[in-house]
Amino acid sequence: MLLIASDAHRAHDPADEVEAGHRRPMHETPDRVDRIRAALDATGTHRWLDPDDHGRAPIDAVHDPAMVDFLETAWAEWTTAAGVDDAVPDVFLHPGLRAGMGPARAPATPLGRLGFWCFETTTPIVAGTYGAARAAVDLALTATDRVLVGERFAYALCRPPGHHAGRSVFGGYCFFNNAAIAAQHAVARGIDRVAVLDVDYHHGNGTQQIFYERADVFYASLHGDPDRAYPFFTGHGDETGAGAGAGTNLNLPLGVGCDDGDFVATLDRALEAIDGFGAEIVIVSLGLDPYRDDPICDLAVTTDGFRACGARVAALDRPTIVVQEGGYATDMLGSNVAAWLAGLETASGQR
Ligand code: OKP
Ligand code: ZN
Repeated sequence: MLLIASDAHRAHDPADEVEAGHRRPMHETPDRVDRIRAALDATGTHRWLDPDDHGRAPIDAVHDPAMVDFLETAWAEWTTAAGVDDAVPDVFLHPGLRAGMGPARAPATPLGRLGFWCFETTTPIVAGTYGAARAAVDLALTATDRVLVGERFAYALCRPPGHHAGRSVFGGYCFFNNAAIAAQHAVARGIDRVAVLDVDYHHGNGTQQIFYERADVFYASLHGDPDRAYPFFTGHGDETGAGAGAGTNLNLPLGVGCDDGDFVATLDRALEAIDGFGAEIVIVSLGLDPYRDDPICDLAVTTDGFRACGARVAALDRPTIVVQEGGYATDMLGSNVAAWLAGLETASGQR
């Protein structure tokens, strides 16, 4: 299989995240990419390709350019004003704060501006964050280009992940929505119907939002039920799209301990819907955090289960771009990605 990766992600390496009010070591680390690369190299069946630079335009097509501007300059502003620590907000633009009083304005100070654009505390900005986030987008776009010219599959080893980044908000370890930018890129290249299939444990609030009113991009997600799971405020089963996009959003919330059988059966429901939509290409937001030993999640999927998932997606029989999202059980992360991709290419008879 064709794999797209680069080393640019390494520059995004905050020491800590603020989780439930406490500083703890980041779960989303450069080591994750090393583990995945090592496991995929060990199979001996994959080809690596360097990304092409696509510039800022594909990002501005999906995100508020003012947020992109903010992320581009955030670290410089932060270090000038506040000093040495990683940049983490502590006051957020909760919608209740200005309810009935019109929209908020972006404040002048870096701490205020962080709370204007970011929705939570586990997504620190450091000196290399913007470059790493830009590079992750290029991986997803390069994978998309290759599939658009006839490659059956391509895998983009994106880091930082993307699916929590919305049009004008970032958070959840995500800055730019790699999968959404890839989907929009495919539409811009003439694909009429694109599906994004999100199998990360966490609901992809950003991807859902970006395409919520769009008839040309279907979003389907399996995730921990937002009644108990991050990001809490999106991902309910009754969120089905709006306006022109009515019926093009499918949320399949999962209970604690969901095992291989339940997960694959639920995946089949998503695949059936994507097939019914008539998707011409599929973009998979691949999280391996449904894994039973993931340190921040509560499902029970196994390595064999991931292999089965890849095979089910192959059976859909569409050109497929796989974009890396989460997965924090680092010891098994590489094996789990390798198993998922092996299921994909074995079932399709391709390599
Ligand atoms: C990114 B991806 C909850 C802390 C949550 C952020 C999780 C982001 C997951 N107490 N921290 O979807 O894997
Ligand atoms: Zn996740």
